[in-house]
Amino acid sequence: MSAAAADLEALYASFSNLNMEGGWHRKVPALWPEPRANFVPHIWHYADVRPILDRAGELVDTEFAERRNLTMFNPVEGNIYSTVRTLVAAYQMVKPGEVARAHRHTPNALRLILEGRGTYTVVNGKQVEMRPGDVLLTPNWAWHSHENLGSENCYWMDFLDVPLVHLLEPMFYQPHPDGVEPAPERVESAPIAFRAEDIDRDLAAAAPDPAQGGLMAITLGPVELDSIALDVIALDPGQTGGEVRETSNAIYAVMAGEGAVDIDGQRMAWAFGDTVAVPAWRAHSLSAGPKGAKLLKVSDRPLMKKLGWYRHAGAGEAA
Ligand code: GTQ
Ligand code: FE2
Repeated sequence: MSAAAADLEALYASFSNLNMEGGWHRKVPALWPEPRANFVPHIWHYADVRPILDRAGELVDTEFAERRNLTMFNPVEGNIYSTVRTLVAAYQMVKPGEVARAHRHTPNALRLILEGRGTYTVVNGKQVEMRPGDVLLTPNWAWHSHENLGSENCYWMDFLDVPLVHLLEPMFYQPHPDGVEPAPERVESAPIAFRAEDIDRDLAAAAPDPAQGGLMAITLGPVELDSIALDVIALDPGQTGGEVRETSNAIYAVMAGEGAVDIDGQRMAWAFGDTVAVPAWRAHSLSAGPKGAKLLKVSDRPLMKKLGWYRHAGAGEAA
């Protein structure tokens, strides 16, 4: 080793002993030209999940499991929880007579109801029926419980910004001291409730949205969720959306119909109740089968916008 090389080795050893690294010396770069493909596109099929939820319903009761939920983890190396970088999605089921006890947490949450009548969610003392096609919010620190007062199993999807809270650290969680909130007030409408029929009415009057590949879309709101945007996208029979690529991380949930998403040269077919992970900066386009389709898009766009990091590219036209 030359004298100069030996001097450099000594230099590297001196800062590595201090838990430091030289910007010119690091093996892994800290900056790169545009978003890397980390999390991967992935699909989960409700048809696979439903029988598993039913079996869990026989074996795992809500006394023991505060929530009977199955979370979807992205199959990227090292990940055991997140669906995309900032968000997690789960399927949950509550049987007749069961209660998922009240708690509150700093992560924001929302639910898309898939099947079953007669189940109520109580959010900050307001009791709201969970009906198929509804989107119901549980904002940061709101008390919430779910109780099935009917005769049918209730199946829904949960979306939470737990991975974001893990990253930033402000996690707080409390079980309700009384198990459930005492004397809830039953209401038909509430700022946290977006009803299926209202969504459909607004969609029928919607215009093509260039940000959603030129498909008909509405943004639910105002939503009491600081980190999450909710778009509902409708596709006519046989319609194909333009290609969309954006810095926000998204999860699509299929509210109705069948179709496919083309993403990075890969095609994934979806049907009712399916969940599709579309990580940041993945060019993708949606297309519907012969009956058309409706999807809920859950994304971290508000964060990207607030921080000045929202970028979007796409054709903006549907075919
Ligand atoms: O229903 O309150 O899937 O707190 C994950 C965490 C559902 C809920 C989940 C939760 C809930
Ligand atoms: Fe919760």
